[in-house]
Amino acid sequence: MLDNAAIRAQFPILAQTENGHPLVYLDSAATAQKPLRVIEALDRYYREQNANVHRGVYGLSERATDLYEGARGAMGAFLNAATPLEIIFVRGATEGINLVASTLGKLLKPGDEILISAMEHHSNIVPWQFLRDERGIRLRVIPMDERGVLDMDAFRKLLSERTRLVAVTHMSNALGTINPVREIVDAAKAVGALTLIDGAQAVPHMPVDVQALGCDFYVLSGHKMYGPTGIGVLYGRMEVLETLPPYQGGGDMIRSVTFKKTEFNVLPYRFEAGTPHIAGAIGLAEAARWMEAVGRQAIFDYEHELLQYATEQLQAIDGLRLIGTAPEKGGVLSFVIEGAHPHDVATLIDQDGIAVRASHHCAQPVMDFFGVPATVRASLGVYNNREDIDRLVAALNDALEMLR
Ligand code: 7TS
Repeated sequence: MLDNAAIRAQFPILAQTENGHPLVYLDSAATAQKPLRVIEALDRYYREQNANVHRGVYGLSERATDLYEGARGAMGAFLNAATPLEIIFVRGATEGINLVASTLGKLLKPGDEILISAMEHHSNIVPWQFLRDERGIRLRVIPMDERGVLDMDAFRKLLSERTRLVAVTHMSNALGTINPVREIVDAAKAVGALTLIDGAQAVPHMPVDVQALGCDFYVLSGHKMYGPTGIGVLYGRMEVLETLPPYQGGGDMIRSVTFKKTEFNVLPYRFEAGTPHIAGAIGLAEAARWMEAVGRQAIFDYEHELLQYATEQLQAIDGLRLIGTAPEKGGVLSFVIEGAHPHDVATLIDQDGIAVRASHHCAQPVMDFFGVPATVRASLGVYNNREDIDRLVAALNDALEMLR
């Protein structure tokens, strides 16, 4: 079993107070806090290892290059990619999806269809809408039920030989639903469609093996998996990446340039124009190693138990309605309370040192489906514990007394 106290001790920020109370951080779905190991890796890089990569002939630059490429190797192993060359460093899940949309998009024709789901984050909706408007493709949406579970029968009916891509989230940020991505990938493959899995929320909470999933693309954000901001990964299956046109133009993505003609670099450099976020990649790899050391299955099991506890405690609050009650769920508790606006609730409990998010969580179609403008969302990280949940519940009860 996972040692929560030992884990907490590795997160300096958790020792802070907020409005005179020890901080209870319940917004890990927005961004996770960082363990000392990650902070120190960043510090060490800038103090001792900084140089540009892929160009220096001097030792320092060679070492920086080794660290950066080592980070690619670490992320390849973390996701079980067939080769590190399938790991493209990007700014985050958002850029990963946009990279696929703008490159794959050039290969699509009017009438081609892309399937997304009813529970996508805006970053897995808007890039495809651009394609719809620019290229005349059709965007279709897999529906869900009142629990926030995807309708797999409806999904199968939406699939056809026109389907070019199925792009769905592994875990919903607004509902917590964990989708049956393996099943989705298998069905998509059967009609010859490509698959993109948005793993921004899943990767921090569970083991992920892209080869076992069989997906063509998988995206993640470093900052949600205890790593730095501004760095993420687009995994792409080599065979598919090779068919894509370049993304951004610039240094590092080329082999040779004349004013007449440019030859592009090999993978994955072809998709990494310009000086990359070297420190970010190194910090991200450290976060991956840290998660491995804790144990990804252990993280899932621990958070699952905590989610069950939190669900029971929250449901005991008078007038509270949980939004997202799928049987397969990760550590997200989205809720509304009768007679209390989500923003007022979040603002009041901040006075007690509790950090939660109140918003539409960049998933407005989800809010529309459930008929609410916003929810309060408490989201779990591996550093949270029952005491955090008890403090949340006590603060909510105090807030409700003031609001009602
Ligand atoms: N996909 C999902 C499922 C997400 O939850 C998010 C961010 C993104 C993509 C985009 O990630 P980014 O790192 O590129 O911004 N979700 C949230 C959230 O729930 N609260 O703040 C950001």
